[in-house]
Amino acid sequence: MYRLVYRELRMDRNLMRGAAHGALIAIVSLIAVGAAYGETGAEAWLRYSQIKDGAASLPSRVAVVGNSGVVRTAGSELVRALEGKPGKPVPTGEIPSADAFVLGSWKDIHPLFPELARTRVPSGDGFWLKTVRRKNAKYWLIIGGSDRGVLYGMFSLLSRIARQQDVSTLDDSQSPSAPIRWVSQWDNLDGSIERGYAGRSIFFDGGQIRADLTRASDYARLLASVGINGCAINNVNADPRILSAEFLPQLVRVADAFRPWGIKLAVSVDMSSPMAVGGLKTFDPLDPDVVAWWKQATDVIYERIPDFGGFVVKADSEGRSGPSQYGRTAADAANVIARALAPHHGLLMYRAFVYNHHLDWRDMKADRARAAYDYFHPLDGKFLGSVVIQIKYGPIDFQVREPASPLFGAMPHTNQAIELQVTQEYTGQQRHLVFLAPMWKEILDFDMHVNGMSPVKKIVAGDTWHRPFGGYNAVVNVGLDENWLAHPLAMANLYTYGRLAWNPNLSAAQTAEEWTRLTFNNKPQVVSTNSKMLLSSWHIYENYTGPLGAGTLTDILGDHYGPGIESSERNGWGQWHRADEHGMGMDRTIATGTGYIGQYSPEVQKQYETLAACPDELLLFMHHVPYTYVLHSGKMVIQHIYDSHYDGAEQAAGLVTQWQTLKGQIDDDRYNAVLDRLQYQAGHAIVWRDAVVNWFFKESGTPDAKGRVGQQ
Ligand code: GCV
Repeated sequence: MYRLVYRELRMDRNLMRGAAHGALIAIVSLIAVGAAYGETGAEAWLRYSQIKDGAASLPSRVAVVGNSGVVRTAGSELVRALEGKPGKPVPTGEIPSADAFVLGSWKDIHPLFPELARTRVPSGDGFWLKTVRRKNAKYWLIIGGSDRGVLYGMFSLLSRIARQQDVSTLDDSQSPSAPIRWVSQWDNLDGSIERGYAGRSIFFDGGQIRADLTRASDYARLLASVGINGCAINNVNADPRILSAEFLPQLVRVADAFRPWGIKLAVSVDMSSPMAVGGLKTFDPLDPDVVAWWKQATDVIYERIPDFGGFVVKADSEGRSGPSQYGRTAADAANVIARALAPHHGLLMYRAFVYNHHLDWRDMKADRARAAYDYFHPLDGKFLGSVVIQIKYGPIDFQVREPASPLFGAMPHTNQAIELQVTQEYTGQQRHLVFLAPMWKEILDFDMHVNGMSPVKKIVAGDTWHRPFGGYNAVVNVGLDENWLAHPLAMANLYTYGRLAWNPNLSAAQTAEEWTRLTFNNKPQVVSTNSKMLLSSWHIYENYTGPLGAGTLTDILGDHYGPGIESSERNGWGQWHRADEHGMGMDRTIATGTGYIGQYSPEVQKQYETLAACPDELLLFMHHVPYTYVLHSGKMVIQHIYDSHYDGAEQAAGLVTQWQTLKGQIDDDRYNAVLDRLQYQAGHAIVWRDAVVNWFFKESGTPDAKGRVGQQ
C-alpha cells in the first residue's frame, strides 16, 4: 500500500539523528548546510527568511506519499523552509487526520483523493497545487505529473509564501513549456572555466571531479527551484578524457549529487573521442568501429547512470574536430551518437554554432551570420528523433543585440533548442549589471512567421511543428564564489532563465519582481527600485557599448571585455561592423548585400530588407549606411552614437544613486557588494563612452552637435 511519512515540524532534531531511516538522515544534512549560510548571496533566491511570517497559518505536518527520492527531497525542503525541526517519520497507510501538506505524484495521490478531477492533472513535469477539505482537516496538496513535478510544485508554493501571496486556497495547475530545460557549464577538467567570471569550477579540480560535491548539490537545488532538469557539466570545447574509463566513477558521483533534485547529468563530448580515448585510427562517424565505439561508450555510462541526460556536441567549430574532416555531415555524426543514446532515452544536443572563422574580410558577400542556416537548413529532416539542434539566440555570438537566428524558422522536421547565456561574456562579465530578460524576451516573442503565429518560444517548445523534444540550454558558468555568479544582481539572470524556460510568457518585469522579493525582501521601495534598475540595465549597457545592432564593439580577439572597436575588423572571425570614414554597418540585404535577410520568411524579410522598415536598433546589423543617415528617431546615425554613449554613461551613474536609496532597506553585506560593482560600472561606462565616441569622431570627422566629443 501507500507509504506515508509524517514529519511533525516541531520535534527535536536529535530524535531524527537516532532514527535508522535513510530519508531522515538526508534531511539533517540539508539543514546543516543551510544553517552555514549568512547573507553572502549563497542562498540566492532560496533564503526563506520571510517564510516564517507567512507560515503561522500553515499546517505543521508534511506527508510525503510514495517512495521517490525526488519527492522525499521535496518534503525535506518544505520542512527546511518552514524552519521546522523535522520530527520522527511515521510510516503509515493513512493521511493525517489534521491539517497537512501532502506531496506526491498523481499516481500516488489520486487513490488517496479519488474525488480529484483528472482534467486538472498536469502533464510531464507539471504540478497541481490544490487545497481540499475533508472532515475537520484541510490539505495543501502538491501533486506532480511526475516526481519532479512535486519538487517544482513545492518550490512554487514556497515562492508564493515568501512573496506574501495568499496560499490559503489554491487551485493552480501548471506545466512547463518544454521538456528540455538544461544548463551548461563550460568547466574544464583542470578547474578553470571558459568565460566564467565567478571563480573556479564547482565540479572539477586538477583533472578530476572534486572530492567534495556539496556545492554541486547546492547548485542542483538552486536549478531545481526554477524548474531546470538537466546540467552539462563540462566545456563544449570538450576534453575527450571525460569519456575515459577512469572518469566514469567520478561522473557517477556527480549524478548522485544531482539526482535528489531531479537534475539529469549530461556531458559535452568531442567528436574525436573514438580516437583520443578509444584508441581507434579514425573518428569517421560512418566507420563501423566508430559506430560500435559510441554505442559501447554510451551503454557503459547508462549501466552506471541510468538517468543520464545525454551529450552536448560542438563540432567543426572554432578549430574543434568534426565530421567535415571525413566529408560527413552534422546529421551523419549526430545520428551515430543519437542511435547509441536512443535506447536509453538520452538526448544529443548538437550545436548549430558552426562557422568558418577564416572568412575573407575583403569579400563583401562573406557573412558569418549566414553560417548556421547555410549549414543546417539543408539537413532538415535528416536528424534522428533524439537529436536536438541547439541554436544560439542570434546568428553571431551572444552580442548585446542581435536578431533572432533565422535557423529557428528553417527546420520544421528537426527538434530545436535555444541556447542562451547567463554568464555575461559579451555583456559585462558580471562586473556590469545587465539583466538579460528583456533581451531574451524579445527573441522568444519574435514571430518567425513560418507556420501561422510562430514566435521562437513556440518553435523551441516543439509546438509549431509538433516536435517530440525541444527547449532550452543556457551557459551559466557559476563558480566557487560564494554568491555563485560574483555580482549579486547577476543571479536575477539565472533565476529568470529557469522561469522563462518553464513559462516564456512571463514578462521580464514579473521575473524581476519575483526575484527581488525572494532575494531581498518585500519592502515596496526595494521591489520597485531594484526591479526598475534591472529592467533598464540592458539598454543602459547597450547605450554605452554597441549601438544600433553593430555588435558589442568589444575586444573580440581576447577576453571580450572593454572597448575594442577595431578588433572586429580585418580578420577572419566575421564579427565585422565595417565602419570606415563614410559610414558603417553590414549590408545583409537580399538586393545588394550578403543575402542573409533572405534566410527569413517573406514576412520577416519585409521587416528588415528596406531602410524604411528596418527598426533602428538593428539597422547596422542589416544595412550599411552613411553616418549622416537619419534614423526613424530623427537623429543622424553619428549623433545617435554620440548621444547614446553619453546617455548610457549617465544612466550607469544613475544606477549607483538609485541603489543608494536602498541603504538600510537590505542587509549591509549585499548592499555594499552591489554598490562596489555599480560604482566600478559607472567608471567603466565612461571609459567605454570615451573610447567609442572618440573613435567614431576620428573616423567620421563629424563633430558632435552638442559639442562634447573631443572636449574631455
Ligand atoms: C566555448 C564564443 C566564446 C567561446 C565559446 C564559443 C562557443 O566564441 O567566446 O569561448 O567556446 O563561443 O559557444 O562554443
